[in-house]
This record gives sequence, structure tokens and C-alpha cells, in this order.
Amino acid sequence: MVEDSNPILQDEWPDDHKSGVVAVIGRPNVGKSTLINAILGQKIAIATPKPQTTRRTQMGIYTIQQAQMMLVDTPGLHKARNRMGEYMMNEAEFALRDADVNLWILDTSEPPSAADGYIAQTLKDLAPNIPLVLALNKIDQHQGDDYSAFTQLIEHERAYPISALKGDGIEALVNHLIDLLPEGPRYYPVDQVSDVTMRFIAAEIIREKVMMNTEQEIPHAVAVEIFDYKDNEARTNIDAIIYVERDSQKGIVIGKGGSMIKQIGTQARHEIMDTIERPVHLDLRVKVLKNWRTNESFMRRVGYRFPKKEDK
Ligand SMILES: Nc1nc2c(ncn2[C@@H]2O[C@H](COP(=O)(O)OP(=O)(O)OP(=O)(O)O)[C@@H](O)[C@H]2O)c(=O)[nH]1
Ligand SMILES: [Mg+2]
Repeated sequence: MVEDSNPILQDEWPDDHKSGVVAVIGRPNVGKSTLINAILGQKIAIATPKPQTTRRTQMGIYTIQQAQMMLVDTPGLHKARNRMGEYMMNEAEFALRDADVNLWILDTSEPPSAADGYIAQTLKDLAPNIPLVLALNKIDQHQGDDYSAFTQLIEHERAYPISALKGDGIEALVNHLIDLLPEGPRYYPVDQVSDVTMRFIAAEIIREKVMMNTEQEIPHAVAVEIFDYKDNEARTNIDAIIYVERDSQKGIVIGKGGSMIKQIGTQARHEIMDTIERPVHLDLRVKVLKNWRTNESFMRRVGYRFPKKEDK
């Protein structure tokens, strides 16, 4: 873990206080969300062994006395195959164009791929003047200590071998990212760690549990809508709908005699409870919505913020 991002900070910040946005980018499944959770010391973004877990940008806010760093988690850069994929790519490209610093996460457990070449080109085209730092992740699964195949991909400020999962090498990386930020004020209160609501995080936790418990195309065919989210004195009541694209997928998510949905519900409820630190009642239903990944108005409803036509 890195220096505690905690509320025992003074209201006043020093004159040379730094603040800015770091876009965290890379291929799907390289560990972007895992790294942001590790830097913050708490889970704000879901992470699974399946590619294309993150679908929209989400900010993690890291605050220390002398700096505030907004880490933007982005969907993994990949070739879009449907409206959802296009949306994800827009989100990532928008973030990397607009950052103060770009942080490119590479997975060193395997050699660089054509997809990494594509990312190098995207960075050169869209963000040629933004400082670039490389994080060489998953060093716990890398043979030896030669990382030249990765560092040769593009000109960069510095490269840091890290393990986001084990927490190795993160402190030096964070210190350098802060060095690269411009001077500026503290934009967010010290206790705010993300820009998304607990309602959205709850939906994401449910989606994570579905992704972890299912295989093949189901993880990508799932969307979660929080239908009702109410705090009463004793507990928080959450009604959620899990959407899939086909009847057969619905059957799998429900499972024999409801066993799968029960397991998903138990896992999600425990994690939401740990996050909000109060009792939770979670009600899950599964519905089929054919081809929702091409349905923009539905995707908007479940939290994917498509730009208005005129902003495109
Ligand atoms: N061995 C190892 N696994 C890691 C490390 N960092 C992340 N992982 C694993 O890699 C998988 C993907 O992690 P995520 O954080 O979801 O990756 P991501 O880049 O956010 O993926 P997308 O959201 O799909 O683009 C998870 O199973 C993580 O536990 C690491 O340092 N070492
Ligand atoms: Mg992610």
C-alpha cells in the first residue's frame, strides 16, 4: 500500500499543491482497475479475470496533504464489435486525450501483442504532448527482468515494474505520477474517493459476481439495473435486475433450482455490506432483453453515459 489517502488531512493545502488527472489505459485485462483499487487502498472498481470488465470511465480520487490525483479507470482498448464496444472505446479515447498524464498499463506475463502496437499508435495520434508513464504490471508472472520488449513500444517518461495484485512497486510509481501533475487546488473533499454513486458501485458489484460465476459469452451479455435503492434505519434495501440477451443465458444465471442466482446474490450482498458497512437486503431478478448491446436508450438507463449527438 502507498501513503494513506485518509481524512486526517488539514483543510489548508500548501502553496505548491498539485492536482490533475491521470488516465489509466491499456488492453483489456491488464490490471487497470486492480491498480486503481490498490493505490486507493479500497475497492471502487470491479476487476475480474475476464477481459472487458470495465465499461465506462470512473474516477478514483487519491488525496494526500500536498496533492490530489484523479485516476481515471478506462475500458480496455480493443476492436469494437457492437455499440457497447464503440461506447467503451470512445470513453477510453476521450480520457487519454484529456489527461494531464497518461499511464499505460502493460501485462508482462505475456509478450506485447499487436493490440499493444495499436495502443502505441493511438497515444502518438491522440496524445502526443501528454507525459506518458508505463506500468509494467504482473511482474509476479514475468520471467527474468528484461522488459525491453515493452519499453521499446513508445517513447515515455519512465517505466515502473509493478504487481498491482501484490502491491509491489506502486509507491515509486505514485510518487512519480504526482511529480508530473501541474500545480493546482484540491478539487474534491478529502473523504471522496470516487465520482460514481454507491448505487452504481452496487450495480457493478452484482455484475462482477455474475461475471465471476459464468463463462463464455455470458459475462459480456450482462447488464445490471438498480431498480430501487433505499436506506432505512435498520438496513439498505436494494432491488436489482440482471439483464441478459437470451433465454438460455437467463437459465444459466438462475441455475438449477435457483442455485446460481442465490450464490451470486449472497456474494454480492456480502460485498455491498462490507463496502457500505451496514446490513443489506438484496433482491435480484433476471430478465431477457434481446440485443441490449445495440440499444442506446437502455444502455443510458443502466448508467452508460452516451454523449449527446451534438457533443460527438
Ligand atoms: N498475477 C497478477 N494478476 C493481476 C495483477 N494485476 C491484476 N491482475 C489480475 O488480472 C485480471 C484483470 O484485472 P483487472 O483489474 O480487471 O484488469 P483491467 O485492465 O481493469 O481489465 P478491463 O476492465 O477488462 O479492461 C484480474 O484477474 C486481476 O486479479 C498482477 O499484478 N499480477
Ligand atoms: Mg477494468
